[in-house]
Amino acid sequence: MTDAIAYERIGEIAVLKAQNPPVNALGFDIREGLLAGIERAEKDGVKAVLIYGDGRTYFAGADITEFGKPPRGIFLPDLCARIEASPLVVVSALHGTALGGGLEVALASHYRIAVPSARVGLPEVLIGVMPGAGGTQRLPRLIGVEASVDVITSGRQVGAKEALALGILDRIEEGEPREIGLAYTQELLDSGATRRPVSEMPAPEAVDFDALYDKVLKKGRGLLAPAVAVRGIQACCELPFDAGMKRERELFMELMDTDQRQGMIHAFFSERAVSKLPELKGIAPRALASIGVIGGGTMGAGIATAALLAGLPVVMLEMSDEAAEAAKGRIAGNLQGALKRGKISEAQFTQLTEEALTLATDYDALSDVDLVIEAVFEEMSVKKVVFGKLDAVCKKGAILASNTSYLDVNEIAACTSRPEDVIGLHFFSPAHVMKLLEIVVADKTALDVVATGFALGQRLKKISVRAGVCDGFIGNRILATYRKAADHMVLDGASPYQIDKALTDFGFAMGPFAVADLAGLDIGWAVRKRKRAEGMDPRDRDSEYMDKVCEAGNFGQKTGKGYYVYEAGKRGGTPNPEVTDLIAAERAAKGITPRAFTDDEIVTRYMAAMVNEAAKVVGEGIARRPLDVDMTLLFGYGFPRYRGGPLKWADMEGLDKVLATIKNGAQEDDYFWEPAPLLEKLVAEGRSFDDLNKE
Ligand code: 3H9
Repeated sequence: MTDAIAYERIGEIAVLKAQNPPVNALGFDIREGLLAGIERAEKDGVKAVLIYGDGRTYFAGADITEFGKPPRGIFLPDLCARIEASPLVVVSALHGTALGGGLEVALASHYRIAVPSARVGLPEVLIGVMPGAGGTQRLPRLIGVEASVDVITSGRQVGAKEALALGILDRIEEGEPREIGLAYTQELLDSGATRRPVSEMPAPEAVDFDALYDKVLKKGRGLLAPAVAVRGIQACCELPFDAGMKRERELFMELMDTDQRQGMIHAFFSERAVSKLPELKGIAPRALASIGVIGGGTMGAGIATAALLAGLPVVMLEMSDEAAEAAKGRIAGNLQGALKRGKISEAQFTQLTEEALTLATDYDALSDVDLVIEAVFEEMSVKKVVFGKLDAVCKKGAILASNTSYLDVNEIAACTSRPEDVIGLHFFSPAHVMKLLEIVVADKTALDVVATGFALGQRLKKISVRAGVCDGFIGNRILATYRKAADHMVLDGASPYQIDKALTDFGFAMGPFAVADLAGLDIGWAVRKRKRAEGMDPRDRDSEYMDKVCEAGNFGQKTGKGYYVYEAGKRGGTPNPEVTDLIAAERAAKGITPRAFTDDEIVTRYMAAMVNEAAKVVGEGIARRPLDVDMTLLFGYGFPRYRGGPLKWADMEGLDKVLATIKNGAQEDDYFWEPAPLLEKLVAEGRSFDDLNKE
């Protein structure tokens, strides 16, 4: 036996306690321990076996860190078969999260009891695979096709109450898993209950699985795993149990071989690693009991909403009573959404809007808050006035944060007497919905201020990424570059609509031009005007055609017209023919003969531009690790999760291939396509971005 499973005999029951913190993942030691435990129990003269987990949970799944490594010890599906085949009555007592392989062990047990707070699920599709230890063969036998398709293709966690109603659980009981498990097992033995293998239960009737497969594939927007899992459920209905298991294994292995599996698992571990910074180890964050928000526009109201929902009282500062009331209206509107979705009650809504939120028009109201986030107009002179006032009124030790999306946080910090307390907290709109938070660390920002930024991010349930100071930080700087690559392709002959389509086919939630319409074309217009006023490098290719659209008052979705024309009540837009004409006119004026682009070429160029800038961002230390860039793009810019992020994608694509695209582009335009030194170095050394993540 391994230490991972403790064996104990209590009367007629052998108790197997899993102890593999933090989540009792079913790694080699646990699998071998369970096997040995079952074998020992069978020789021990007991009548039943109870399996439960020590610590915070029953088994949370197969050990994902073993994926892709040479297999060791008994396979999980074989272990499940062995548990189910035991002549003893096998009971599992669940608490915490019985997920994936964990639920599969429970399904291989003959009876299942759980505490009320337990959650179960088969989330394998969320890491690019599917249940591979009988989940697709046993679950439908217990709960039918429709419910299995829902649980397996969504990967969602099912609460104990629902799991009981569905038939996944046999009983729910308050208490410790060990105690309720022992009592239930004894009760089963006393009542003469016998083994009850799910594999021997009849399979449900088959449905139209081809139609179901197509439906799930479409819903997955490029993610294969849920659709492939449907084929597993199909096998359950159409094949005998053993043949169904074989089919499940084949399908599981097919998915294990995909880039999507690698991308999803990279995302899983990176989203956990991204906010772990070695320099913050042992650094206590400052206390955070209340915050101030300056500016109650869409962004400020979103930040205030997120804070209120996380239980932080907010002082909202606006310029006038009317503006403050308007801000309150926006916050209440956001909270109405949470109310409708059942996230808060009517009483909480009233408490948040009437008690936790304070409106103010005087900076003195901020004198006692622990942290202030300004979300005022994006203009350095305005920010400097705000920070000067904050410096005068805020208490000692209060953190002064800017939500700027590209301005120099060092310059902002320098206009205060306490630059060590100044930090950038860059939220993404709508701030109560979007998961990304860029924590922008200026030269003098104190470490405990950085730690507080991450603590706030955690409290607001954000994915927090550390960024250094530069124009646009991590995300907007990279966006500016790949967006420019798209603009260049438009000038050279591709249409915005072909580009958007090629990129959504690649997996992006939206193409760059549809995104621009959503964000508001006035933003890009202001940036173009600013860059021109600052003096653009003559080698930089400017495009002016959208200026004319903006001059006519068309700013995208909010005005009904931009790259696309939007009709009220209809989702999405149709191409705006005026834009096509303006592009043609600009090409003619610039003497450009348009050429055709294939969708492949569009994706290749767009991705190469993204990867190149991302490599510069990492090389310059603006992002600490490649995974920081990946998480920024995934959580703030609609990058497809199943591709892991741009730098994970680049690793899988081959860095030499990406570099070749960049060098190829440089032959036409060496100003834009200047290779990132880090990318060249990695190619020369035969290393990957992921190697840097592991350093
Ligand atoms: C599967 O089962 C396939 C089978 O069908 C077939 C096989 C043949 N493995 O998330 P947390 C780590 S596929 C290894 O911060 P929480 C995690 O990285 C699997 N490690 O805690 C973190 O490490 P660190 C199906 C794992 O309370 C630490 O544990 N199962 C695994 O917020 C704490 O995790 C899943 O997909 C794992 N399976 O959430 C479940 N799980 O501290 C995946 C976690 O070093 N896991 N770790 O950063 C989860 O959804 C959440 O972790 C869970 C806990 C809800 C369990």
